[in-house]
Amino acid sequence: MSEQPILVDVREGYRVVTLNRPDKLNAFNEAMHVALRKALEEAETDENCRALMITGAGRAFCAGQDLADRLAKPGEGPVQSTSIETYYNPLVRKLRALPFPVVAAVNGVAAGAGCNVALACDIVIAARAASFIQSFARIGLIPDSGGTWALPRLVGDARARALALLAEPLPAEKAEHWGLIWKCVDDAALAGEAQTMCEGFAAAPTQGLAMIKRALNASGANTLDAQLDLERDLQREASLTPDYAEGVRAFMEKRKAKFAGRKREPS
Ligand code: T3D
Repeated sequence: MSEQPILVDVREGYRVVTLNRPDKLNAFNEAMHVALRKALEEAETDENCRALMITGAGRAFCAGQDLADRLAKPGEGPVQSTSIETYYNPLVRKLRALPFPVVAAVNGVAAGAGCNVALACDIVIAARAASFIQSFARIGLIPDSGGTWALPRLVGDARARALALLAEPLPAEKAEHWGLIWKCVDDAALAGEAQTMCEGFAAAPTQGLAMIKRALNASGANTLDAQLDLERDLQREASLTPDYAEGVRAFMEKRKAKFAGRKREPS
């Protein structure tokens, strides 16, 4: 039986999803897309899941689209792919919309769509050995999976243009320095750092964190006025959660708060 393209490890309060095609540097083929979609949907449905870590098996995080599936035979015309609409765009939308934080633990090279899928996660921690490559320009494509949206917002227009047009690897340390990612850590520390972060999220006020995601997701397209209105509405919603009451009580009583998680009170 062939290896599973996606491995899922269900832990106390969070899940670890591993892209598992190490011989191909975890490049995306159809089977991996389908399995990843299933893994994300299952995590979303499981009310005990309050955070997700995504990482890669072997020496890479993900090398983007498996180009072996795009090889035109001699004499044939261009390969027309519908994978953006079918797989990559829904994947990025799902990562952004999941009602809990998603942590990318980038263990090695993240190239093409692999890079932009990592950047679509809420927090990116990378091993020092990792690098980020907008490889698209090398093969005549454009940065997809939200790359042209995320890059200028994260690192500014000048750096975004150079990353996209030159397609040079950006080492993890520089990626942190530029604000492309949250943090670069020693290779041996990556798994532990990402795990500690997910354990923290698994004990956090998850409904509030989901509302933070909603607010930040909306801010790119909103005016200040619209964003202020959204903050008002979300803050009202957040303040009605049992977690807010518990958070305030715990603060006043100088003890650690015990948050309810994703389970809603029966109405
Ligand atoms: O059509 C559509 O669906 C449109 C959507 C496109 C989305 C995209 O992601 S387009 C961009 C696709 N990705 C790339 O262009 C990156 C290609 N890979 C690389 O440039 C390099 O492999 C890396 C810079 C990522 C790593 O380089 P290195 O020297 O560390 O490793 P390597 O020797 O190049 O790769 C190791 C093996 O993985 C090798 O196979 P082999 O020779 O050992 O049998 C290589 O062919 C394979 N591999 C790496 N990336 C891919 C891949 N095989 C298929 N597709 C890949 N993307």
